[in-house]
Amino acid sequence: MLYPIFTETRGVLNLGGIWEFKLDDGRGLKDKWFEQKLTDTIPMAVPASFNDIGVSGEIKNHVGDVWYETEITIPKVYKNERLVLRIGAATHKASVYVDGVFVAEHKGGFLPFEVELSSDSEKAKRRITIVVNNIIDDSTLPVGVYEEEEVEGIGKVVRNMPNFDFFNYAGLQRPIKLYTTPRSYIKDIELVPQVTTDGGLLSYRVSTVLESVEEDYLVVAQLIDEEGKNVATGEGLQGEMSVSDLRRWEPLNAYLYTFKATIMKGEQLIDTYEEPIGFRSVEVRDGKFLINDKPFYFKGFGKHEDSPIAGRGFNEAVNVMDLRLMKWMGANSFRTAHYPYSEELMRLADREGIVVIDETPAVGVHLNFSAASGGFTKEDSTWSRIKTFDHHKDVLNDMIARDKNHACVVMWSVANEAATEEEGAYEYFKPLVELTRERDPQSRPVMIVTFIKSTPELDKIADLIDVLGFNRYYGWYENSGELDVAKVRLAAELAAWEKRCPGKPMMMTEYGADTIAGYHEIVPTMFTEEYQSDYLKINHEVFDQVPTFIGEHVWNFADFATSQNVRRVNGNKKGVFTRERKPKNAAHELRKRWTAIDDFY
Ligand code: GCB
Repeated sequence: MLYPIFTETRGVLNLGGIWEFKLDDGRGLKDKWFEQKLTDTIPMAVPASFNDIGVSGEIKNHVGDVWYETEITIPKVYKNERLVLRIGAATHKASVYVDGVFVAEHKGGFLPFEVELSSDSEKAKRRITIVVNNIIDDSTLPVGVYEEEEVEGIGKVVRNMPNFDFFNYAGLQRPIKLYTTPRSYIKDIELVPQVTTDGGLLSYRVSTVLESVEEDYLVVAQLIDEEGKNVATGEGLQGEMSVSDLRRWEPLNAYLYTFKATIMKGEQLIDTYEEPIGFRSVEVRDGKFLINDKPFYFKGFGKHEDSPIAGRGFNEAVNVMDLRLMKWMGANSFRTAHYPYSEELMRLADREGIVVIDETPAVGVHLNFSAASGGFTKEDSTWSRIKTFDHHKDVLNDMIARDKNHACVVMWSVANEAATEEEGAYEYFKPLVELTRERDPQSRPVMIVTFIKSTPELDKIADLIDVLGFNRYYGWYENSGELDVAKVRLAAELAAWEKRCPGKPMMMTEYGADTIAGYHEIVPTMFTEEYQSDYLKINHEVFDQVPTFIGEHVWNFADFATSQNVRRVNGNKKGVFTRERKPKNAAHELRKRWTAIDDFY
């Protein structure tokens, strides 16, 4: 799926701005609200999560449908073009209507979808209505629990509890665009760059949709360097281009070529599209994670798309600052915990040379454990009850379709903290890991991130994956306040993993301690800045002893919003930065460590 850009043959209109917004009282679809202009609306920013900016508990905690509406005018110049409405993300389900007519629906809150609009109508104005539903249950990703209860004196109380530890922000959270292509157009581009001993080789495949017979058209491919020089040319829908004097894409030293595909009909330009592409190799070999044939050490974070006011809403300023802060610290990578992030951020990471582990929204896929409450709640087996499998396949397909060409993406994470210790996990994940490998043209490594109960003795999925990803909180949830004991326990677990999976690279995908900025104690005590720094230190002392250890991602980059529960004091405070991006002491400590560790070892 191609990201909408301007080219000589394509236009893009950003539909961001103020939309009409309304909570559904349960009658919206029944009463066909889409047929008329919405009434009794409030203004709503798009893109943004609606929850915090509504300034009411009713809006913040609404469960069910919300309605968005805007009116657009299609410029005359686009009259003969193919018009596509593209929704960057609608969390978690959406139905789209144009002038009251249903045109599309989509499940999954963190990946784009699009629908072609008819452009033949004389009507320049169109009314776009999008109904967004935020319910999470055992068939959605992420997973949640939906509950209704009759409470005396109140009536029906509806609860929609996340089975994960971040606020269930929702709405139209990413850019919405209207873009045009010619009637014959480039539909997709698949790029496989290879780094060779004397240069680079780019395999490409262009898919097109053509109005008349194929012989009339010629597809021309060009590879252009950062100075705008054409360095290789090809013809046809697929082919290979070799590049001499190759500039590689390196972590923190990105170099991006532009792959330009053009459809010509004789002398006539039909369509053209430009895709950035970085040349780098990725491979897991001999217990190491190799980028460009050199052993890479991941230094960075599990993140969230989260900021004050906009919630999970796309925030370009925050994205720029976050990557700058990561560079300031000597970090080189992050994991898109716990859902695919915006395409704009992925493009920025390509450009900044930040390495990304791309994760699906499969979080909370565990019916006996809730990351929100920390409790083991039920006794049923997850894998005989959960209904996420088909949707899990869909999000993997769509995530890879969207992100396959990104140089920054070096590994796929199929899930976070699923019930990988339960019987049935292997059978659930085997086809998903196979699908990931089959769909990725660049054959990147695959991981499934596990939690504390997925011990070397119980874990069922380690043999399926290339890299072991551990979320472990020794010294926080385990051995709270006992950093000396925590250190011994962590070392023992890692040693047991080395025994179970000899030679398999492992990394810490999460480790962290809740820390209230400004809390201090002479004797490091939980929740103080001193404790967070010491907690990280003992973890690092253990990591540094393990030869197959390939990286450390601290949980979390910044404090973030969660649902209310007894374990969270106004959100998760494991950030190395506050939610406003002010450094805690740990940021300075990590900076010292990471600037002293090379990206390659
Ligand atoms: C985890 C989860 C993450 C939580 C974190 C915590 O293991 O993957 O989503 O926020 O623990 O802080 O408890």
